[in-house]
Amino acid sequence: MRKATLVFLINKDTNSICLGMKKRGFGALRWNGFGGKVNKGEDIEDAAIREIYEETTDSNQNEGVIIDRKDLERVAILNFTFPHQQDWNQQVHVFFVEKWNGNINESEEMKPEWFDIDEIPYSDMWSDDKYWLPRVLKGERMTADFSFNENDEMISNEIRDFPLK
Ligand code: 6OG
Repeated sequence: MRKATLVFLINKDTNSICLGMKKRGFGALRWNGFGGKVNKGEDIEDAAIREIYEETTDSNQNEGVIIDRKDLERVAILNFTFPHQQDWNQQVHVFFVEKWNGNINESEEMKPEWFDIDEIPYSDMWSDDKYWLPRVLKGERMTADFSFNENDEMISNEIRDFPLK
């Protein structure tokens, strides 16, 4: 399955999480973490670092979020399948990051905003998120499978064990 990344910036001091409103493309008009497809020959961590940098660098080239590899904490692997549109299938590697440099700028792709962890806007996110994100935020680590119908509604979900493979 095609691999993709998803990074959530977390501020433990303020109990908050940074989400981006996706302005275009796959998953547009939903809040999500930052990320995208892993390129051919690129490793997953490098892709995670590149994607969040691109998505938080603005059109005036003000530098976005810069993450050191050691600060990426892998928290979940999510397999998403779309039986009606199989080219959308993807395995998403999710990371939490508590330390970074640079700025969380609004970019052409994402409009960032901080949310209290107890007030995450699940109704304006992918419908899988409410199943796994609260658990992962509480410290659980998991592999999970979700599938969706043509209206992007979740039709099945299975949460499996850590360790991640
Ligand atoms: P581009 O195709 O725009 O990257 N992604 C999902 N995130 C959540 N929370 N739920 C889903 O359920 C998702 N499917 C994909 C992975 C797409 C971005 O969206 C994430 C990538 O970060 C179906 O390059």
